[in-house]
Amino acid sequence: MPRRLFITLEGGEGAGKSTNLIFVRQWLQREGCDVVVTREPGGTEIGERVRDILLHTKQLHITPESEMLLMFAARFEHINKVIRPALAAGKLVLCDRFTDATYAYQGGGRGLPADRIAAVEDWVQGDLRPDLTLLFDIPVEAGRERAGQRSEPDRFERENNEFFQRIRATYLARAAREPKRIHVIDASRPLEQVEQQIVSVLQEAVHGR
Ligand code: T5A
Repeated sequence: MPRRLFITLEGGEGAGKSTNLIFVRQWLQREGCDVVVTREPGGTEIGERVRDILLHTKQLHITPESEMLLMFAARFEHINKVIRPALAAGKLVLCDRFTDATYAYQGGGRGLPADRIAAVEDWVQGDLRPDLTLLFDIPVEAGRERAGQRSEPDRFERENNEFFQRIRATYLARAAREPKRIHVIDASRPLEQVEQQIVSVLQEAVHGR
């Protein structure tokens, strides 16, 4: 039987999280899971307002520390109002980005020490960690090219390639340290092949095979 699980999707810009989130949700629902789909930053009214500050404030300079704390402020709301209640009700939570993104973007990208992020993570989350993370990995240039075909770039998307190289390296290093939880999906492949990789990871997580 499907179990209640906390699943997160991660990756750099344009890696295909939003595209594959729909596929993942539909696959899980077909398997009988009661799925709650949410995202970070966001997922609550306050979280969505914080998202707006973080993504769409062009003129205002935000220090890396404030950026990290705003992510966690939104996350505190999200965990207590959405994620924990859903898990307690036996649902499966599927979240577009979570704390791995803070390590990758504010840690790798902005240069904040990982132990400082870990201290806030422990305080905000207690023992809550994702059960499973799909890391959509694609070379930076290819991801940015995909993402660039869409709307006006947000505050993060205006950063340079080196910033996104550090993010990718941080994500991959985390996956190497936690291979049981973080599964790297080669997102540079055609969509059908990406979906095949996702299914094989989900089969194992949901059915243990
Ligand atoms: N952030 C977030 C932090 O800095 N710290 C944190 O703690 C958190 C939680 C949030 C931003 O906030 C930052 C990270 C982010 O910069 P977001 O809403 O997650 O932003 O959005 P983005 O990361 O910007 O996500 P994108 O929408 O850019 O990327 P996706 O969702 O990975 O890409 P997607 O699915 O939109 O695909 C991009 C394009 O590629 C095509 C799609 O059709 C689409 O056009 N595509 C493919 N084409 C060919 N082959 C494939 N396999 C394809 N897959 C997708």
